[in-house]
Amino acid sequence: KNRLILALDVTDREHALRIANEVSDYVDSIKVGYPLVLGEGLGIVKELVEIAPVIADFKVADIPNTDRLICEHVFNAGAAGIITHGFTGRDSLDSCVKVANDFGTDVYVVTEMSHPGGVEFFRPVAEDIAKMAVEAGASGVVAPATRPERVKDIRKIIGEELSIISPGVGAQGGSAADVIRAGADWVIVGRSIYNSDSPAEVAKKICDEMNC
Ligand code: BMP
Repeated sequence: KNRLILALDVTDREHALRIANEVSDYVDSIKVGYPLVLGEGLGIVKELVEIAPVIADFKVADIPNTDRLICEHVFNAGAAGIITHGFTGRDSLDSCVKVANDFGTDVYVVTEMSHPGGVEFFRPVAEDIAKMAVEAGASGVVAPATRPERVKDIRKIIGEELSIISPGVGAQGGSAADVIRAGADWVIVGRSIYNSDSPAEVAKKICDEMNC
């Protein structure tokens, strides 16, 4: 386990495949979201799963039926996991978890976002969303590397069974070592790696920092 998830927010196929191949020794999975999939289509997921497991970051936030349809598309494309919002409520999350259980895949629920605005509306509900993620049988939660103290709070709520995947390292100012110490299982890193002249070196350095 390398504890590193690559956030592959580049927008074209060649660039995506080049970066993914360069850092494949250091990453446990690749997070793909709207920037790449809107550019290249869901077919890019099928290509990337040949390199590493893919987590589809579509921040799913809709009624249960629409969530179900989104999850089915994503898992049929080969993704090993999906990121959903939690504020749409338990029935919506249940719908995602049900599809994931059918496919044997993972659901990660956003608790509080890592950017400065992430405290405006998430702060009062983050703990409740974390509790709901546990009750719904999600695989894990997304919590901010920019606020390790919040990762600690959320770890207390979810216990050891759920994973914490944590974005905000590097470009957003968070430290990989600090957030792992606070209780995160994986860090999610995008720009620091894919904008670097030597992506593999940066990925290795982040891994070393986490002693993996
Ligand atoms: P970067 O390392 O370039 O800041 O990328 C972080 C990635 O994690 C981006 O894909 C972003 O959309 C995502 N993310 C985040 O930064 N904060 C959150 O709270 C939730 C996210 O999914």
